[in-house]
Amino acid sequence: MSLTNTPPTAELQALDAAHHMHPFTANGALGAKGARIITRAEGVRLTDSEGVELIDGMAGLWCVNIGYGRAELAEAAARQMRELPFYNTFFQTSHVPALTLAAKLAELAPGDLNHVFFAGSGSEANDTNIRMVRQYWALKGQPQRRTIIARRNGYHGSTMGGGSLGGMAAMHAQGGMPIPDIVHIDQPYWWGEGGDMTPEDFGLDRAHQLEAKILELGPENVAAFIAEPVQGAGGVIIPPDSYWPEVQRIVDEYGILLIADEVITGFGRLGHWFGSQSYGIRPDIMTIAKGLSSGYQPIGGSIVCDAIANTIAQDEFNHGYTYSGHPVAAAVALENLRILDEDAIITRVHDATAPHLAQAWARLADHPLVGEAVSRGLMASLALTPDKTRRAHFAAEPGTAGYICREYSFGNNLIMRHVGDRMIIAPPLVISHSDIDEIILRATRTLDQTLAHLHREGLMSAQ
Ligand code: PXG
Repeated sequence: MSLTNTPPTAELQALDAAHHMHPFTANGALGAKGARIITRAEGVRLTDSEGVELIDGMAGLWCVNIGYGRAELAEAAARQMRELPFYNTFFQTSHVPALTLAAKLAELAPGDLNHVFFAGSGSEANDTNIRMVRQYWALKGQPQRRTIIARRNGYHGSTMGGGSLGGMAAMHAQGGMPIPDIVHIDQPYWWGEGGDMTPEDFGLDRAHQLEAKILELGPENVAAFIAEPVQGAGGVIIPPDSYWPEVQRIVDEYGILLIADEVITGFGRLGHWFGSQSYGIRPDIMTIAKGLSSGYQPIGGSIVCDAIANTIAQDEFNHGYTYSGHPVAAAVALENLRILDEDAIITRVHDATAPHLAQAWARLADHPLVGEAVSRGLMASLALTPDKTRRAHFAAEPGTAGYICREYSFGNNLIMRHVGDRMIIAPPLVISHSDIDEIILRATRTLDQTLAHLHREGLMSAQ
């Protein structure tokens, strides 16, 4: 079947409903409603099949860091496809794009994170991490060190390994996750869970859960702790400043490996190349994907420190993917990194756009529906609340208000997501000040409409 001229939207939606199973979607309900068909994009703007233009406040799915429409990446892909569209890196062979990208990442990554194992996605990379840290400890003569500690409401992907590391209850409820030897502690979400504590005390308290869990399991049984520097899919949960230094102290004290999942926070999102640099932490492994290629090609990986890589190198590591280091994806990633660097995009986030967003976004906290409005780099979130004076949750099922707000946002041609009753944005890093202002304008209108709707429907009562 060829679809050269764009058929009417309804036709596309019918085909989509009949044959396309969407991820994280109740496909029956979507089929009845009809998916929005995105046809083109440029800069920070999307166009749908009806010709409507939207501001993409989510950079695709937290990934289009350099913005849409960079022809250099298309050219890099075409060049590489002509020269060497595929070769594997399994059987004592390598190729220029993969080895050059590995070297470039070693140069960019902090400390002695000098080695890269490639994957096709963030989920795959986290599966690699599970295998790698367990194999590391086995080679170190401590095969019982298998347990990985992760966090509730963390997100690390949707494979069996990634989904198990993640702490999403709705995911664990389906298909037999988590797999054995992965345990979860609570997240550092002060606004939602901090009670009467100050944010600083709460951050320490949540870090101490890690210590308590290590002691409960026995440090000799714990392989690693994995966490996102800032939780993304969990609702842009920015930890109190006290959290990460204490976590670093604890993993150091007990000799536990630290895996920073940088799939969202990597490649400039927080105003540094990596979120770990923004928080001054020293991971042993960083998970990467998304912004590595700005989403133009599917590619992920693990950046690994000398000690682990050198140990793993002592034996055959029985793990890998057909597309590990795929030459076209690697060539595109290299071109993406060149642009991030030469256009000084990350410096601009750090010095200009993130401070501008922080200031403008914080003002949304004055809105009667908003309990907190926080940002770090170009990640930002709002907590919707029926009563901001006591950080109250809605009596209605969690996510009801958030969903209504998301619908108004789409109606205002702004892609702003909801996670439960939190609203989140993470726009392309190339966004201008005036487009940030436009996001704030549309978000404010959206909040006004949502508030009116919630009042109308009697949904403003608190738990
Ligand atoms: N780690 C983190 C921190 C992520 O955010 C993954 C791993 C998995 O990457 P892949 O490439 O396998 O998807 C992610 C992905 C959402 C949403 O609803 C977030 C992600 C993926 C899908 C949906 O915010 N993050």
